[in-house]
Amino acid sequence: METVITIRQAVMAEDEKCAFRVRETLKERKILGVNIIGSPGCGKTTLLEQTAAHIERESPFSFLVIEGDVETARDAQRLAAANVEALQINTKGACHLEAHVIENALQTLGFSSARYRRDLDVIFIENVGNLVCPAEFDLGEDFKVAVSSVPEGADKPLKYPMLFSQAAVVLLTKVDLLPYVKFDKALFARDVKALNPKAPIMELDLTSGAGLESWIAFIAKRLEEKRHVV
Ligand SMILES: Nc1nc2c(ncn2[C@@H]2O[C@H](COP(=O)(O)OP(=O)(O)O)[C@@H](O)[C@H]2O)c(=O)[nH]1
Ligand SMILES: [Mg+2]
Ligand SMILES: [Zn+2]
Repeated sequence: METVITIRQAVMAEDEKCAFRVRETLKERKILGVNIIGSPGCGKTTLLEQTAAHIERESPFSFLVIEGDVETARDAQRLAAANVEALQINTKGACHLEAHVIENALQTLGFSSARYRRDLDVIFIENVGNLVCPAEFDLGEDFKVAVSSVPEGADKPLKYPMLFSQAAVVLLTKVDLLPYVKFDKALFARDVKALNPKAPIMELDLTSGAGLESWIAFIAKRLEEKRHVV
């Protein structure tokens, strides 16, 4: 047992170093790193497709996506079809992403090279669909985003408090389904507020794109803040 704990601590410590290096790389290049976490099917990929569609006109920022899934390149293919650059990671069983995976992804994308010159503002990381352990791992991101959808039910924040208490913003997706699904919006808001008084809750209908302006403005604001940190 003791050996297991020692090894686990060593692995975690190694991963913290990776997270530190990822954070440093993103800081040097003034790129915002956003770790998107939510259950399978809550709308993470749709959010990114819709974000691309909505910023096409005004282009407040450019972005690429690091896609985490257990298997398949389906999400990266969907994003490519939406003209979004996406690097697919397959964890082959692991139920969350870890910082060393992101560090390798940045290397694959060429970010670690001193010669790398390119205009890029934001890297969105779509984490493996899971409300539990993705919240435990620092990937070197600037902040985490919790995505929860109406059909999942309003009780999720208190059941998965680690994610909801850490997130910089909570996205409630599929609000177009509110007329058909029992969902106590007041309870959801109250529980999120109790866990995380500062995190705004943004309601999104990703079928029509309603509500996306707030999300896009939030990202643009955080990017602006990061650029002004010396
Ligand atoms: N009605 C409705 N469906 C949505 C919304 N967002 C996503 N979906 C659907 O939910 C399913 C899963 O979405 P996806 O983006 O693949 O979820 P992910 O697994 O979190 O990446 C797809 O069929 C989407 O079209 C929404 O706001 N409203
Ligand atoms: Mg997805
Ligand atoms: Zn996991």
